[in-house]
Amino acid sequence: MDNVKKKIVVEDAPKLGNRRNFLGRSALLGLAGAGVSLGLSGCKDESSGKKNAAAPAAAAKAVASGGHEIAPGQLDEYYAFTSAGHGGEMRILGLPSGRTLKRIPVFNTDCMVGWGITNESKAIIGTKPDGSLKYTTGDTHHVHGSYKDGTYDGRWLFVNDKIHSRLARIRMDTMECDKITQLPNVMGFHGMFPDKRDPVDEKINYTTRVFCGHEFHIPLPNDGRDLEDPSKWGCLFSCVDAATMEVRWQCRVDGNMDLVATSYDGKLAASNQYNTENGALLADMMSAERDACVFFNVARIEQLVKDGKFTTIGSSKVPVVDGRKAANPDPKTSVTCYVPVGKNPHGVNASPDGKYFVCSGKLSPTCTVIDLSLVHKWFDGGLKTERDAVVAEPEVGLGPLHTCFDGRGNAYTSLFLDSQTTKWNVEKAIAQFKGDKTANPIIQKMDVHYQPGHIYSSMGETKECDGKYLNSGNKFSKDRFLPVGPLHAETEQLVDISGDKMQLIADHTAYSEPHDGIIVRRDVVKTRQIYNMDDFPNAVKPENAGIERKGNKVHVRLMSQAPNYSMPIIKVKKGDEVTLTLTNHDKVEDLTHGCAIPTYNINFIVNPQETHSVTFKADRVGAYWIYCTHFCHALHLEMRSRFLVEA
Ligand code: K7E
Ligand code: CUA
Ligand code: CA
Repeated sequence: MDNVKKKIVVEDAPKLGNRRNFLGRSALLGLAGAGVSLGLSGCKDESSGKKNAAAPAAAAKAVASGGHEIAPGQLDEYYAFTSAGHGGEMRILGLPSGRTLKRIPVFNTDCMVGWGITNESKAIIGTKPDGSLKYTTGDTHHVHGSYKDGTYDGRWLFVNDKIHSRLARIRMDTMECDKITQLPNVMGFHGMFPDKRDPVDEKINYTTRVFCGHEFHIPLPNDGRDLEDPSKWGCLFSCVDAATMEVRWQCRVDGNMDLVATSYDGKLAASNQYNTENGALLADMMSAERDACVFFNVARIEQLVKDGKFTTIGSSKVPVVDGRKAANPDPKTSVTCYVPVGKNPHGVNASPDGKYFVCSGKLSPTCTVIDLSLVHKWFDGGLKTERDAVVAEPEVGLGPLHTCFDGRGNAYTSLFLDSQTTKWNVEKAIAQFKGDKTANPIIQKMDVHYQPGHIYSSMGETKECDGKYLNSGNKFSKDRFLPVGPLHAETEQLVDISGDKMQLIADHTAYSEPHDGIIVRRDVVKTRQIYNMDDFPNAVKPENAGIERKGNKVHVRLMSQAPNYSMPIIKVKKGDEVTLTLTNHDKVEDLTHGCAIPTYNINFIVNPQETHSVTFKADRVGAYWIYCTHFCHALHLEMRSRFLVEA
């Protein structure tokens, strides 16, 4: 916190008469409903029209002379792992260059790699009894990594699917999805965060659980009951085992849940709640002056599960503990603590010093700082009210959504309505809240383009938070890029936060929809560059290669080695159920082969030493060229086999 003793930079802070000051705090509360539509139509209104026109010049001025460009042949300092919204995938960018390094299909299907086409990927995504995919859509919002000793261990990434309430795990050695779990009795699985150490066993100082919020309350179970009575509907906080990916337990709450954060001591998880009202209509969801951030005492919940003090819902076997207020009258035994925060908050983020959770206000122009030691005190029966755990509530600007940190005591909050990032100092905010009238926590406000949602900093969700870069994921990009039709590229804006002032250093395009991500130091990530053939139990080797027929089931075991498939001709009969398994015997790094079968809708790749299989019905007679889709060799075009289907 020492650096903030220097003179606070306020040049960019809002001045009187500024458009951003026009809607004051009280005006905003009254306009809360209008606020959202005001923001969404902001590009049309006069003031932001002016801003857009002025933006290119302002941005050009803001671009620093350098340090962030990555010359050809040079490597980035950081990886950014980002969600992709309703694209359903996960993305890997290099930072600061903004280069797209990989797109990882997760809840979507992808014919480049064959995700959703191969038997192996279908088994991970989940199939219906007829073998077709259960879901082909996804909506990823939040990506977080697994932890050890308070920082990333490079083992796993987790990402949520809001539509179908699924949690996916990505292996960081291959950067591929290896497990997907659906949460029972949850709709709108939004926030998600891994724990950072075990809440009970001190020796376990790494991620063992992943916590999941539940945004849309539903009948429990959702089997046709209570359709007309939303007051009976509910939301469940879920705990998923990080290793097995099974749901360990759920906890029913009052109100809904949005985002999730976990404490560095492993004992607390929390979720911000914008619908404590349990409202079904917008007006109802905004009727309370304050909403809440609900804290979960993980050890107490797990003790209740152990003691058999739980119920189950519908056909789900997952133990459900009651975390509603009525069931938890005494703080000393309560599993939940509902801390009142600003109206309809969005986002809850843990400060890297382990002391605070910050809820961003959304409809309140404030951030609420909650002291975790006071939450513990409340659970011990030593705090009068839940609200007493709040130690600061600075006014940061209009539409605060998410907050990140620099490891030097400063917080950065995205302002959706103001299209800005506010840099503010946490200890100064606490001093101001205590009554110090000279304390001004606001350090700087910087325009971003436009209407930012998530904001995240380099290593910012770890104890190794290094305060170098910050990314602002913006929902609108009008005028920032060449036009490409009605659907715009959105922007990820990279900001240098290493100095006293934030500096915008790059605009990167984002294909809809930019949400949350993490920025990870490159030395954390250790990938394997080729697979191990023995990891695939169905690998095809010279001794089992060939065609095997059992009735009308035909197993084609094929190998690839540039520029050949092991069989020039594959003959089957019309009506056969064909399983084609392909193992890539090339050992050269980056030597990937493809396998496409025209009209049969088959297209997938096998990386070096990797095996994949597909199963399909040979229902059309004729000759079909199986060909390699992935450029592998000078004779790549010649890499073909004849697939003959006899009548
Ligand atoms: Cu703010 Cu789904 Cu994290 Cu997006 S949520 S912005
Ligand atoms: Cu094998 Cu292209
Ligand atoms: Ca509310």
